[in-house]
Amino acid sequence: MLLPENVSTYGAQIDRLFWAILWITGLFFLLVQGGLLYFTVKYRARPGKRASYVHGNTVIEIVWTVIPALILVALTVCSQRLWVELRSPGRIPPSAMPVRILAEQFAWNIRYPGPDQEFQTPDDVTALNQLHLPVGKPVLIQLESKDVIHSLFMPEFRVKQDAVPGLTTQVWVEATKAGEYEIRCAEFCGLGHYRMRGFVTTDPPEAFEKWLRETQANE
Ligand SMILES: [Cu+2]
Repeated sequence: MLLPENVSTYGAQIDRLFWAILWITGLFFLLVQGGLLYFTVKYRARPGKRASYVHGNTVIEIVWTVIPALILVALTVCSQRLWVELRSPGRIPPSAMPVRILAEQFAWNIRYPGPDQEFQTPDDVTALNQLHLPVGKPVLIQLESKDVIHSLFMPEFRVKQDAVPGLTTQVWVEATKAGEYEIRCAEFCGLGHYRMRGFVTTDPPEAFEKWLRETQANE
């Protein structure tokens, strides 16, 4: 509900953190704005009533500093744990199948290593704006950019990663469900940014292998 469907193995963990942060910040937003409104009305100017001057309350100030600080530390610890789990190079599943995505104005160049498992060899399989992923198998995306900064955004997979010229950024993902999804560029990268769109097809492994073979045969 509200968020796009989740079709990646770690999406639920990201969503849980997202909702926790949204609830906490949302609740405090309502409390603060509600309090502001309440006191604005309660202590409004009225004829014959003199304003009283207060010089603060140490106890209240300590409370409203310490509680948010503790919440922030807790959120930092939770976020950091999840970040390390998903993004540290040591946690990339060793069996992950590599795919290279080269972003350019305004397209996604997808490259599979082919049967020899080596990139930049004649048996590579290439596709424009068509990313295919096998369901239930981890895939390691090696993201690069040819020109300016782009951002690979696959909302249903809870993946968003900048593509920075001169850098190869690794992000892995494992699809849980077969279907058709989208890639959006999430970094304003020029006049054609709006049409920098790609498609993700997740297939059962046999169908994925078949697509790979057919795409290679057509090259
Ligand atoms: Cu772009």
